Amino acid sequence: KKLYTSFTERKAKGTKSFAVLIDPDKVTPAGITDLAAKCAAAKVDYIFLGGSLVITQHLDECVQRLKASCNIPVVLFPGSPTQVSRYADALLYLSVISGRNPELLIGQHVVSAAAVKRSGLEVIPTGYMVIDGGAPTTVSYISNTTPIPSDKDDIAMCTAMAGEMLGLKLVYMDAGSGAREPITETMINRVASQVSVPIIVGGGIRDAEKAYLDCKAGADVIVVGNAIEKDISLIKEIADAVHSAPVKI
Ligand code: 1GP
Repeated sequence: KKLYTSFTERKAKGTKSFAVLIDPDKVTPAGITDLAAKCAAAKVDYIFLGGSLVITQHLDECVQRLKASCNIPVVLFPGSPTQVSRYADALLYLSVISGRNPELLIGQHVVSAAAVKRSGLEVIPTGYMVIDGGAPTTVSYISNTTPIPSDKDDIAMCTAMAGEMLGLKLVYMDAGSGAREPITETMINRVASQVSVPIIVGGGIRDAEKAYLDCKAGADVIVVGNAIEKDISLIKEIADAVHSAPVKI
């Protein structure tokens, strides 16, 4: 069974999901095992692995270690086409639809297409939208794109609508890792009102309350990286908040 079905089935039921983002450069082998155990205990739904920069040579080892330590699906969230490991469960095949950099819309996909196909990974076409997080983030710098202004809800909505009509299967709204300001609930709500594919929201979420409010606004998957690196007890707090979020009627 494809992992993508778990996103759509959970959305259909109104069940919200929590994904922990692991930056392969920031974890040690022992740290990965410990983190996987904590994620499993907190009932984390997905582990996202990746970052704008991946300096480590040990991506495969990182995935294998995660797979050996827990049953949580490992989803690659690559900052570049080199971040592919065939040991993962799926790959978010990102097109940066918020920007106008052709390399990130299609160019890098062409260059890496044969390698990605050869990996045998489940590929999930994802419309990636960078939203202004109040200060330049690594993703806005590295992607060489202008993020969507944080108060332009209609631009975000139309971008996501266009992405869905082009056939993309997920929308990922990201204020960027470590964003000063996370995405507003009004923007999430506006996007959710017009888009039926699952919506992933991340960037600068630091507490359970914001995660809960984002779910209420229409996010289907909440991603947290930075805050958890600083305070590991947040894994359980945020997981519980996300899983307690009400089903949207
Ligand atoms: C970044 O959405 C993710 O791409 C998570 O961001 O590290 O700020 O939680 P944080």
